[in-house]
Formats: sequence, C-alpha cells, structure tokens
Amino acid sequence: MRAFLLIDIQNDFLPGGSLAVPDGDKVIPLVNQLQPGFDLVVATQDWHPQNHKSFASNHTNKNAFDVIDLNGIQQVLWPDHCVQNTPGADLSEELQTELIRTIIRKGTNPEIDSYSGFYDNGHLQTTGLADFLREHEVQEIYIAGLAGDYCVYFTAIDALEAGFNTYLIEDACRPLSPENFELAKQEIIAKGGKIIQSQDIITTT
Ligand code: VGL
Ligand code: ZN
Repeated sequence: MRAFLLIDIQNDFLPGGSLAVPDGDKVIPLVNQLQPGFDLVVATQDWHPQNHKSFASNHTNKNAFDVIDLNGIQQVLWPDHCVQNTPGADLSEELQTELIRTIIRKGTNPEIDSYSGFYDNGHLQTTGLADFLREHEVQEIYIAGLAGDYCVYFTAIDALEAGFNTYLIEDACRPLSPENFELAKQEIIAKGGKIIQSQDIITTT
C-alpha cells in the first residue's frame, strides 16, 4: 500500500502566518490533485501549547531564530506558531480533507519539539504513525508539505529509519531555507530515499 503524508499544511506556515514558508500555499493545489492516487492519506498538524519551549517568547532575552540547548537538544527558537485551538493551527481551508484518514498531532509536550510526524526530536515518544501505517500494510511513503527543511525532512528520515520506501515529492514541498533544503535532500538520498516530482506520480498512476 502507498501512503501520502501531508506535513503541516497549516495557516501559520502559509503566507500571512506567523512562521510563513515562502510560497507555502503553492503546494496546496498540487497535493489536492495527488491525493486520490494513494491508498491512504495522512496529515500531520503542529499542535503546540502556548507555553511551548520552542517559542522564543517563552525565554527571556532570546529572539526568534536564536539557537539554544533545550534539555540537551539543539533547538531553534521560533515565533509563536500553531498554538492549539487557534486559527493559525488549522489546516488550510484550501486543503481538501475528505480523503485524510487520520491527523497526527505533534509538538504537544512543552519541553521538547517534534519536527517529525513519527517521533519527537529526542526520539523519546512515538506519535503512533509508524504502527498506524504498518497496520494498513503501507510499504511506500510519499511526503509533501511544509517546511521542506524541517518537518518534511525529519519525517522522511524517520520513515527511512522505520524501513519504509520513502519518496519526497519535491515540487509539493517548500522550505524555510533553500540552502538547508538542498542539504536535507542530499541526506535523504544518502539514506536510501528518493526525490521525485509530482509529474512522476501523475504519469505513472
Ligand atoms: C515546523 C518549525 C517549527 C515545520 C514546525 O512544520 O516544518 N518548523 N515547527
Ligand atoms: Zn512547531
């Protein structure tokens, strides 16, 4: 079975949002078009409490994009984003949701960030995504969404580590930093993943 993972297509990551990914909205028509070609569609949702320690606002004398040590893990400090039950945390209204079988919420523990859809950044706690996919006999995972160099990248690395055949749909992702996204794609390839374009899927399904 082939699964399609839609990573963090939420208002705060879209133009006008508090942690906007440049051209983030451009992925939405593409992922809407691709969804029916998969056996299973799963979305992730960054879902932080207001006191989350990845927010610069929860530290004194720190600015957004500073890097700190948070419980032994390097942490970029972000503007407040995707706060639980706020409009910024909602999936985009442009995103088609009828085919989404489950939504995996992550980043709920204020002490640790969670970029990947599978685990927190310390790999201490699972979200249950790997088990869910295995229960549905998924072997191939196709990944799209935001941000390409953070949550998309970490999800792809964990998918590979969990033994799934992993495909990143490059044109259905947008990064915060193009330079970091280049490094991220190289790392995914080095670990056995594949970088593809949406056209590769549209023409083969
Ligand atoms: C993300 C930074 C902080 C992402 C989430 O979805 O890529 N990036 N939280
Ligand atoms: Zn976040």
